[in-house]
Amino acid sequence: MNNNAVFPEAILATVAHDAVLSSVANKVKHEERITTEECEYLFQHADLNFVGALANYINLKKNGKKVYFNKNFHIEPTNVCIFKCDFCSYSRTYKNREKGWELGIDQMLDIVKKYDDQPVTEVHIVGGVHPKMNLDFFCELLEKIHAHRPDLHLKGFTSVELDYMFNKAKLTYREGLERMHKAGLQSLPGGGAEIFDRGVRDEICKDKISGEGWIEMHETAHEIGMPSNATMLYGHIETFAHRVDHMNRLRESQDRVGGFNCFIPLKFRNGDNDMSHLGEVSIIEDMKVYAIARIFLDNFNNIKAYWPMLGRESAQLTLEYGVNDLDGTIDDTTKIYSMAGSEEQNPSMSTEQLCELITHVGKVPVERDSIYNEIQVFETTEA
Ligand code: V47
Ligand code: SF4
Repeated sequence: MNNNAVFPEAILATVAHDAVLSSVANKVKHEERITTEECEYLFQHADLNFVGALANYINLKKNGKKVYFNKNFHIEPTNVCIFKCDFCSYSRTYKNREKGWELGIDQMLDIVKKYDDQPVTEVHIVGGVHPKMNLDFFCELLEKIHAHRPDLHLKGFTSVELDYMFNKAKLTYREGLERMHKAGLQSLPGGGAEIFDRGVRDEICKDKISGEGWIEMHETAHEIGMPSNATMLYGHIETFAHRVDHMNRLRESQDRVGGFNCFIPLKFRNGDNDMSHLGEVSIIEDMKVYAIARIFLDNFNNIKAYWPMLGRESAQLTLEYGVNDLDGTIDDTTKIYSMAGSEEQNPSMSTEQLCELITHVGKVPVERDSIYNEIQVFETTEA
């Protein structure tokens, strides 16, 4: 907690005519929680300067000028998937699997071995739901990676992948997660959450795990000592009320069980998918989402921007709107967003580039591990 953060008093005068915005500003000033109705009102009526000033204040108070990043790479075992989410540019159906990729255990171990002499701390494993890649296959993969490099944090599998694997193995979520934990899995990424509302899921990803199932999977992981992340796919057919409902389910879960490391808004990108007819939201809307998430999710310490999806300049801008965490060096190992039309076609940043991006806006880069222990604070050079 940074007690030097100064509340932007001038903001109160700018909203004196509006009872709801005044209430929100006063609640932030006094560290009180805003309601779901107030949150929806922010999406509808607040301007970016207002939510930005509040989000910046909250973030400064919680995290000072520190911006976290980690040194990571991805393994995407396959893009063959039995599901057909309309927003996905990445997957290939099982019938068309010759147009996709399927990696074997040794091929994935070879990817890990490429980093043998590099100081990466995390591998993020995520992909499509392939009917032949089952729980035994992934446990063997986890065991082999762990045996090869025990210091590497293994973060992997969306609850969509896990739900399919565990159902097939006739295991409960708890039994399945305990097996994977034993095999070396240490945390879950935040994917597959999309928008929790049933009606939206029926429209854009109807067959996969429900919103309630997603929360149950993550709460079970938290209960057995595996933390996780949470995402929200925004900027498609969802309403403001759906975003608020989504974030509220996360806020309630965090109160109930705890265990979420960070919240990651994911901007819908419309390249080459079944929702390409939809436009993409503006950068102003992007920044509002980050800022409102920071204000609403008072029990999340970290709001993360995923730069391969946003582009690095927009990701840099989020640092003024409540974000304190940037994912990661990545080393061009993910295809999800390049295939969806992101300007980052080969996402990779060196530590120097990430640090420069952060110091350029007057913040302090801090390398973290996967559970947010600080590894190294980098000296700042003032912008
Ligand atoms: O669940 C897929 C999203 C997610 C598109 O936890 C799309 O550290 C936008 O969750 N436009 C998977 N988004 C990736 C993910 C993730 C990424 C980075 C870090 C972490 C973490 C998690 O990607 C999917 C879906 O919500 N997605 N297609 C698209 N066209
Ligand atoms: Fe499959 Fe995930 Fe793409 Fe949906 S988003 S089609 S579950 S890879």
